[in-house]
Amino acid sequence: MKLGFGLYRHMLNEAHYKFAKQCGATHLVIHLVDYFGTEKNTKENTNQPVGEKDGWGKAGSGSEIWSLEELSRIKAEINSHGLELEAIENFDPAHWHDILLDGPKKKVQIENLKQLIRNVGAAGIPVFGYNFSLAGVSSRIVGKFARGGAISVAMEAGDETPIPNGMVWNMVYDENAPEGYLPKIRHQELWGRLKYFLDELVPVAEEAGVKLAAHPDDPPLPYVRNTPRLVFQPGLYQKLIDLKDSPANNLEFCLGSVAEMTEGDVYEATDQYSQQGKISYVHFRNVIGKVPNYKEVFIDEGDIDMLRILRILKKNKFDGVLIPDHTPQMSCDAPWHAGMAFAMGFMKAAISMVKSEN
Ligand SMILES: [Mn+2]
Repeated sequence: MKLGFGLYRHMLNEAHYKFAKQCGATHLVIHLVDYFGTEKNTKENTNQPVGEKDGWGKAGSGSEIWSLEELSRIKAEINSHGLELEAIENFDPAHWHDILLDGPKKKVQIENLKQLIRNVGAAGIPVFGYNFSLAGVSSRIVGKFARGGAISVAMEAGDETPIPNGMVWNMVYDENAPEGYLPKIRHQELWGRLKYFLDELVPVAEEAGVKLAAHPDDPPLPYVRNTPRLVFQPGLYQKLIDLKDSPANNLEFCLGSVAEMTEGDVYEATDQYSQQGKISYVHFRNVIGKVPNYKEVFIDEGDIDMLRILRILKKNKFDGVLIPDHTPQMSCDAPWHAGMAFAMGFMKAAISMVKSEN
């Protein structure tokens, strides 16, 4: 088990690499999607993006995938700070909107994703995390939901607003799309789209030495914004794994999202998927409650016994990275940094304690 840290695109700089290292991280998971146009807007409070009318901003360029040159440069920079680059998290909606939506550019886009995964492999980055979802992260509210009135996110009801044409995964990929909304489809249709994606991409990932790692739905509800979701119960992760038998078909195991699910339990799910060696990396965070009523809280405050999770992972010889994902913000001059440092300190102590147990 390795302690990692997650950074968004606008945080890929010396100050944040140093911060991660100082928190005890050995590995990084990075986002390259420019949510909210944050490359120009470096406010730290964008670390917990909340969907608004225009979503999380404009998707990137459809024709330009992340190049080997760019990926290698970022990796070298990270390595020069004494850190390993474990994973990239999320595709840019501009690169795969028609794969998600079964649109006319699907075939061009799947070829682009294949090249992207080859680039990722050639750069020596072992994991690519993704979330096969039309609505993406949704239905969040922000408030004083964590201990001591710390600002955090929660959910009270599923967002029912339909998704406008030209938008997917909370981002606008076509500003000139015709008026109207995404048509309602059934779960079976969406599973079919996922199967196409896995059938095409997994063999390429395998060859490139990259593991594709699926995040569950956040929030895990059967429908959000009039669109079906795929992994909204723990057992549906197995369905995703069984859809394509390959060591490259893996999971980005989000403890928060799994704990928010109404069926099963987070310990059994952790055991089931780590036993199969299917977990590439873990979003190590805690929550109180389940959909449609939960709140994200401090790592030691929620429903999940985090030490019990670590013991299960140890029993099953999990050798991957754990990152804090998101965390409540603390009342001080650096709310995001303080929240993250608190989570990292807890994780570092907990991991070394569990490792030392017989
Ligand atoms: Mn997560």
